[in-house]
Amino acid sequence: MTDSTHPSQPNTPRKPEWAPADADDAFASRVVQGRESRHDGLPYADPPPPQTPARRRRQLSVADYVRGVLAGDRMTLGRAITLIESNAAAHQETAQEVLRQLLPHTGQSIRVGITGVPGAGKSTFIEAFGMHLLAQGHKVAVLAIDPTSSVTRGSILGDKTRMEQLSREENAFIRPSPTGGVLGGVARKTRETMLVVEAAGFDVVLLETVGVGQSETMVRSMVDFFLLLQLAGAGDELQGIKKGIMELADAILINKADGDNLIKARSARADYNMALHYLAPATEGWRTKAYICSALTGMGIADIWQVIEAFRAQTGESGVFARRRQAQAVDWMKAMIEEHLRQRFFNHPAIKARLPQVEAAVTHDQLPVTTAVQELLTLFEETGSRSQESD
Ligand SMILES: Nc1nc2c(ncn2[C@@H]2O[C@H](COP(=O)(O)OP(=O)(O)O)[C@@H](O)[C@H]2O)c(=O)[nH]1
Ligand SMILES: [Mg+2]
Repeated sequence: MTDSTHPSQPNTPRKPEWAPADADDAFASRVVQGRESRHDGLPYADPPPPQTPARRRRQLSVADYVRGVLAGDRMTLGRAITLIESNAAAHQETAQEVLRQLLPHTGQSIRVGITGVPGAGKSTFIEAFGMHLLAQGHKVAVLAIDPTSSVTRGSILGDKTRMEQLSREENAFIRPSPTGGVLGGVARKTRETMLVVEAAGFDVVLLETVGVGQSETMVRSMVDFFLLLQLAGAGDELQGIKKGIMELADAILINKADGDNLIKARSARADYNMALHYLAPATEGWRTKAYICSALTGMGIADIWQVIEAFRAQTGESGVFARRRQAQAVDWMKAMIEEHLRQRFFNHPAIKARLPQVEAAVTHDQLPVTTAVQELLTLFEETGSRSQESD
């Protein structure tokens, strides 16, 4: 918005009147943009106005990242997560150093995984639950994990609008799932993001996952408490599929217990509690139970937080809480080693060259699988497993 203090010609609004007539565009636009962003001495609006790419992309040092995250600065937090999500080797190196320095400040949150079939009400629940937690003085980070594909990025953006209230809150932070790459990559990025938001002072991390595929086991391996959102009367087939997931849950929450659905929800709760008697507990010493809630009316929302707090107190006292986290860290390390070895193996030029023939031989019963594996591993080791190629 040009104004009377900077009169300009209609077609070149960015050129100040005192600019030389032959000044090129670069000169004119540079000068005027700087003036426009501070015109009349007004303070910057919040959020700050767009800056030139050169300024916005100013590189942050490791110290900048660490200081900004620890101060809870949202912009730096967002950039730190972007750094973690980058696959560029140089970024990963910086990210690892940032993480190393943040590590002593992590781990103070309760990590809650939330799963349930699409439509179960996860996003609506997180909105209501998150607002409840904020009212209690907590700082809430919501991370999504969706290793299925980049297609769902759209749906998570949709989720963000469903969490409209929460996303506007100063003490809430919502981050969609990292996209692309292998399962292990998504897991690494999400775990590391979790650490960074903890360092930024978020004391409740809600990790939402789409209720399909391997994502639930993955989330279970990252969280302290695993919450399964269910629907009453969703059909027996569905419940059968979900049995494996039930065994991972620390609580089963039957959502949409409102209106005509309330009666059904109550009886579903009884059914689940019955079924849970026959399942091994997901967490040593903790009895998984079924509860009802309505993300729409807020009924049962406060109660589920009490359940989670009781869980933390009990498992904290018994040592199960700390032991699980330690085991998770070690499992994570081993999983990453496997992932790296796997990538290095399959990206190795000699393996890439030989694999198709070996595959063909195995396909046509010309080579036993064990022999094929031995041959490839020998080739991998002999041609130098620590060769130059990237992973
Ligand atoms: N009646 C009722 N509807 C709900 C409740 N929670 C969610 N819904 C609705 O169910 C639909 C799916 O919710 P959503 O949060 O997007 O589910 P998600 O796919 O699991 O994230 C939306 O239309 C919500 O408005 C609830 O507690 N009661
Ligand atoms: Mg959702």
